Amino acid sequence: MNDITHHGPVPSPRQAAWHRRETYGFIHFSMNTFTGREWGFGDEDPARFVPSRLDAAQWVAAAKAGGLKALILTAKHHDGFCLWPTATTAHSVRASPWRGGQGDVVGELATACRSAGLELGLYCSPWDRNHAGYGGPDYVATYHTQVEELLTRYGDLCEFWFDGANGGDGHYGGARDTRRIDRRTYYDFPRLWESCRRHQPNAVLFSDAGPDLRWCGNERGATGVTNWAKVRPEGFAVGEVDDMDRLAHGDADGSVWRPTEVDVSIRPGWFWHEEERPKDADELFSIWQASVGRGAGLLLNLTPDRDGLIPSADGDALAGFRRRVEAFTAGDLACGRPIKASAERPGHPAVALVDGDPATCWAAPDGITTATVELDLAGERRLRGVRLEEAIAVGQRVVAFAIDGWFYDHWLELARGTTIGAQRIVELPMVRTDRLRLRILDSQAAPVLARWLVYGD
Ligand code: FUL
Repeated sequence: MNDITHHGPVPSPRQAAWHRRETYGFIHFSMNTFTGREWGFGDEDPARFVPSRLDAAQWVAAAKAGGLKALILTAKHHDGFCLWPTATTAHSVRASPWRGGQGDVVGELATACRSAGLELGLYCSPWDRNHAGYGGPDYVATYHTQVEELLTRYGDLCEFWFDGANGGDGHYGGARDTRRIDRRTYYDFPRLWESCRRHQPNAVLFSDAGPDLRWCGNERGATGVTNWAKVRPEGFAVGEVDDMDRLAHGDADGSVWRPTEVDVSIRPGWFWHEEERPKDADELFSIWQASVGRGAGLLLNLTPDRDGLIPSADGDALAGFRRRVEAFTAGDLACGRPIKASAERPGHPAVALVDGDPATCWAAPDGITTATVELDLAGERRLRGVRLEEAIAVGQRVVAFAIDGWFYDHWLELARGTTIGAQRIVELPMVRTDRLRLRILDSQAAPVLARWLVYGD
C-alpha cells in the first residue's frame, strides 16, 4: 500500500492494534458493589470490601465465553478506594479484611488475563472523593503516582481509561464539601499521557477527548450511523466535551485519528445491584451492530457481585451474545469468488477484496471518487449481511455507499450507508441472489478497501 498517498490522518500502530480488538470488556467492581451505590461518596469504611469468593479467572472465563478480547478494570473509581496496595493512600484493599489485607485485585486480574491470553487495561478515576487534598496540587501528584504504579506494576497494558466525571461534593478527608477544579488544567494530562507513553507505549489512551480514543457521547451502546474516525481536536478537553453530536459522528474534515469507543454496561448500572438483570443476547447483538458494526470498538461492562463473581445470568447472556455474533458472521460467501470493479489502480485489483488477506486492497485510481464493484456468488445464496473494510492505513475516505442485489434482470438496492472506516457491518434483507454490487456513491478521495465479506447461507 506504500504507493497510495495517505488521505488525512491515519491510525498510529497502537490505534491500528486497537481497531483489531473490536469487542472487549470493562469490569466495574469496587466498594460500590458492597454499598449498592454508583458513585461512592468517599467515606466508605474499607472493612466493607469483603468479596467472599473473588476469582478473577472466573471473570476472564466469562469474558472469553462472550468473545471479549481484553478487560479494563476500575482500579480506582470516584470514591477513591484503590483495588491495589498503593503506597499513595490508606484507602485501599490493604485496609480491608479481604485476603487479610494482603490482596491485590489488579494483580489477580493481570495474572488471570495473562494466563488466558486476554489483554489488560486499567481505569483510574481522576476525580477522588476520598482524598483530603482533592482540588489542590498535592492530590495531582498523588494521582500521577497512582497512575504510574498501575503503569509499572502489572505488565503490558492495552488501554488506559481517563474518566471525564470531575469535581463536586465528596468526603475529601472529612471536609465534606464541594470542590470545583479547572478541567482543562487541573490534572496536567499532557504530563500524565507522556508517562503513559513512556511506560506503556502500546496502550491506547481513552477519554472523551482522546488522545487515542474518543467517547461516543452516550452510554446506551450506539455510536453515530455516520462515523468518522477523525476529529478536529480544537474544543475537545477531558470532561469538557459538550457536543455529543461531534463525539458520535466525528468530523469529515478531522485532522487527527481518534475513533469512537462505545462503553455500555451489560446491566442498567455500571456496578452490580441485586435487583438488576443483564441485557439478553439479542440486545447485546444489537449493541454490537451499532458499535462494532459502525467502525467503533465495543467496551462491554461486566459487574462482578458481592461474592466477587460474575453472576451466572450474565455469563449466559455473554455466551449467547457470542453465539449470535458467530452465527451472523459464519462463513464468507465472497471469499475467492469472481469480482470486477469499474476502475482499478494498477497493483490493486478488485480481487484483493475477496482474497482473504486484509493486507491487500482494491483501490480506484487517483481522482476517481465513485465506483462499482460486482461480485458473482456462483449460485443463488440467501443473504444475511456484508462486512466492508476500508484500508484505514491510508486514511478514511468513503462518504456513502450502497449494496445492490441482482434479481431476474435488474439490480435492486438492498442497503445504503454512510462512512465505512475500519469496518461497516450491514444487515441485509434475507433474500436470495447470485450477484451483489457495491456502489461507492461518494468518497473524499479515491476509495481504497481492504475487504468485502458476505454473510449468508
Ligand atoms: C462515567 C462514570 O461516572 C461512571 O461511574 C462509569 O465509570 C462510566 C464508565 O464512566 O463517567
